[in-house]
Amino acid sequence: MGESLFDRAQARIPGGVNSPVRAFGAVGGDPFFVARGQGAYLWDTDGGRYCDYVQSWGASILGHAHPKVVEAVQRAAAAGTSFGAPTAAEVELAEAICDRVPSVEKVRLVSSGTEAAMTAVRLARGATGRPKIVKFAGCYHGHLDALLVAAGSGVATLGLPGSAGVTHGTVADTVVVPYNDEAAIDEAFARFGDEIAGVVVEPVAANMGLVPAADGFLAGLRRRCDDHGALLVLDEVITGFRLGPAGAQGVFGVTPDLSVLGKVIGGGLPLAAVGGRADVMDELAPVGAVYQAGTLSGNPLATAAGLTVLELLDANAYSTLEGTAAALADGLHSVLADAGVPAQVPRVGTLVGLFFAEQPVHDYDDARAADAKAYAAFFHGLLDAGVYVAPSSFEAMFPSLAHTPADVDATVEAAAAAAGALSSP
Ligand code: KE4
Repeated sequence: MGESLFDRAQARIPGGVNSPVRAFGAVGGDPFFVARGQGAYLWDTDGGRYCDYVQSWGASILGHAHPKVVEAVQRAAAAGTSFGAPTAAEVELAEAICDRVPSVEKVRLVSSGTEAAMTAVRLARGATGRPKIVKFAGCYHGHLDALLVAAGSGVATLGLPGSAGVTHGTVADTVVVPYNDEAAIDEAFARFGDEIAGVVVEPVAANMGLVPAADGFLAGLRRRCDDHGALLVLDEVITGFRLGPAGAQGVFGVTPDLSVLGKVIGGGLPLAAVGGRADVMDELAPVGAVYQAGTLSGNPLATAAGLTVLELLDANAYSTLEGTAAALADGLHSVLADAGVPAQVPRVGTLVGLFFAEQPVHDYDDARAADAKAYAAFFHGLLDAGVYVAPSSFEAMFPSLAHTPADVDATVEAAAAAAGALSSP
């Protein structure tokens, strides 16, 4: 038997992957390599088929290789893949985003969620002239240094480097507080109030598993930011255009000063965005003094894909997707309960979560206390049955518009068997 793809990958790519979660480190085993995707399914290089609930971490909301997206990208490619000069498609996508998200008066397109979050942090600091950024333990905003930060001891602490290579200096102005903890956010503002440039938060946390914001939590952040002259930045890279046309802010009725967007708006191609109040966005170069740039920003292929996806996401699409997510969550909940397996299956609209825990999960400490071993066993039970969910318990499940009721039924059946294996000694 020749060298496996994974062997070859590991010889030339750190960990054999171009993004750590793909290496199956959290669940064990070797990752499969995708040969192709179509709709709800992936096929691996050995011909194995999987019903896919990762869906490029939520980017392919229509399912893989949607014919209209493929056609739009092919058409755009035939006209040239990148110019380093403005194109009409960038204007059309900017208009489409602003039309759907009322708080976004202006938007800057970039190539990744990290880049969008990095821009939002710099912009908040540049627009307010203040240094501090507040983030929440367990929320992920990409691998920008300022937000790769671990919580210190205590509840509202200056961050500690959350990765090798991140210096104390780059996180010295990052304040970390527990998610859903109003007392902690009060303490942060009491300690650092007029130094705080912005509060960055996932309005529905989906990088510590799926953890909804508690009732009133987001409105409380809005109020505190107003009281102290700080900007509220909602990281809607996952929730944007997923929970509805105006994302989580449309569902929860909270108006941020800036939004970080991504995934869905790129239709699976490298595109993300930072948008919000025109007066804040106009602090960005070339109008304002906050520098930001990108060779491939607003790339013609990505804008073609993103526009096609947004145009297909009508009211009917969201109600269909919500129905699929509800059937999946209800099915998983019932088979795990029937098997006597302690589990939580939170759902926020079209997003589904899964924790092996006795009690609901409210923050990162709860999420880390959940049974990761049980998750890993369940993951492999599903994978062996041809169902692919996130290879980490700190993610969410992303049903797509390509998942049919039959797909969900088959998934729930596979989950019943996997749950049974968990509960039998
Ligand atoms: P990217 O730089 O990976 O495009 O986006 C960073 C990012 C920002 N904000 C939120 C809320 C995010 O969820 C992400 C990235 N999401 C992860 C999945 N949870 C990407 C998967 C990966 O790292 O491979």
